[in-house]
Amino acid sequence: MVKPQVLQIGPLSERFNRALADHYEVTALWRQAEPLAFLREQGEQFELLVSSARFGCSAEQLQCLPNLRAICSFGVGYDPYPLELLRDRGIVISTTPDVLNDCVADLAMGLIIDTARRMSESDRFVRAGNWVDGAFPLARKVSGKRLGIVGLGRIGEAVVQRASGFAMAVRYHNRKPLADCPHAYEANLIELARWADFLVLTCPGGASTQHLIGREVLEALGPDGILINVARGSVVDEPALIAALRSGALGAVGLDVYAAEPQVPLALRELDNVVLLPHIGSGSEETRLQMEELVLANLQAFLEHGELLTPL
Ligand code: NAP
Ligand code: 8YV
Repeated sequence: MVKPQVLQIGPLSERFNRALADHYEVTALWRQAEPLAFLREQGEQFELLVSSARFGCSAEQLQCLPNLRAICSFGVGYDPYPLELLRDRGIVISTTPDVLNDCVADLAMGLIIDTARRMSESDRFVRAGNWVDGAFPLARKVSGKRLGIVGLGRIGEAVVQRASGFAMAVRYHNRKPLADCPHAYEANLIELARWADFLVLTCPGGASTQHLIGREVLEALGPDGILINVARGSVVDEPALIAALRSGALGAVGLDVYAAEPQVPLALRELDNVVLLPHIGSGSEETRLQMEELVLANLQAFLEHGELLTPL
């Protein structure tokens, strides 16, 4: 039987690459010496594309794919896709929602506890042999504090569920209030930051949220406030964040995402009140497997029924 053709933009796990190749004739774009030149010459043969929240697909690449019908993306973020162009061309796109909520929310809670209780910093303190010279300074309590969520969607809701075990009060900011939501809506982001002890970002990246968190929000969060970003680096004005941490205007920050990954500014790496993770929100064996299976299930559903299982 002839296998359907799939264009894959960037590498995923070896396990996924093998599973994909079992069912499809895969063209690995990243292995081409001149990817764009290859697409210009041969792009018209592809109707199906696999990519990820990391690699996306550029408008330039799409121009070389005149017969593209569907994109199955690994991950839930859609910031590296030109959505308007996809809509105009009638190209459908699926992501991998929900299966990663637990892991990303677990990590956000981990960052809250780490930054507030200074766990990574105290680990460095013990490893450096400093304990023999005196006790580690006191940190801040986690339970019973005020949690502000920016982007109360699937992941934000999972963070809130976990926070209830820590007896936290919750308020949130979305572009508009949610119907039937038990938590207080705050239309003004600066007011939310002023109220919150922990401000957790779980909104999408992209142009609409670019630098949503700038100097004013950081100063409103204040010297005892903690920012947690598991959304996208683009949501935070990184130079303003560094300035606020250096001046003491902001208490601490826990980051899983950055403006120019995998580059992390030296200024952040040098500060002690900063916990830095390498974009591992969904990075557990169990969750990554479920994400891979969902990409494959979307491809299959589109081929068999012309519809994606989890369209954007
Ligand atoms: P979701 O269910 O769509 O939730 C996103 C929420 O953000 C929605 O409630 C939306 O509400 C809100 N929102 C959108 N634009 C906003 C704005 N300008 N200001 C404030 N709120 C806004 O998405 P999700 O599945 O929870 O994922 C959220 C994001 O997490 C993803 O897009 C991705 O970037 C990030 N993520 C990161 C990792 C990681 O490894 N760190 C893993 C997975 C996902 P309204 O539309 O009502 O405003
Ligand atoms: C991905 C993510 O692992 O889902 C997302 O949006 O950021 C992560 O879960 C990563 O981007 C892989 O593409």
